Amino acid sequence: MRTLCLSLAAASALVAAYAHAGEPPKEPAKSEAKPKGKARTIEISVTDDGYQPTPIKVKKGEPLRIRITRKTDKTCANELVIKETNINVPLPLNQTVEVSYTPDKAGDVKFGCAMGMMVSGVLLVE
Ligand SMILES: [Cu+2]
Repeated sequence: MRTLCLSLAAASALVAAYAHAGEPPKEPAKSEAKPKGKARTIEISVTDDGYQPTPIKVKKGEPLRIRITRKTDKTCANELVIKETNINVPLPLNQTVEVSYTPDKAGDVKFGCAMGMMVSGVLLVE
């Protein structure tokens, strides 16, 4: 019994050590964003007309690399919020921001500004 407990402890220590070693050094936070498979790149602009294009058809389980650029100051859409995720990133003017997102269920996923998505777009997940 004692040996069993010991080996269990050793095993979990090993797992912990391995998990820790598996963490990338503080080097590129970007490489982590690069998905191993091919992510589909979606370009979105924020213009006077809101998020463009919209709606966007995507597939459930398909990794997306959303590249979004705010091109106008005449909008309240100064960030990208994706409903039902914790994605909420600021959109500096004329700067492309990359967001990785994989829709995990079919349906409409609304994205928009932080104020209740008054300005918004839709991902049609199928
Ligand atoms: Cu708004």
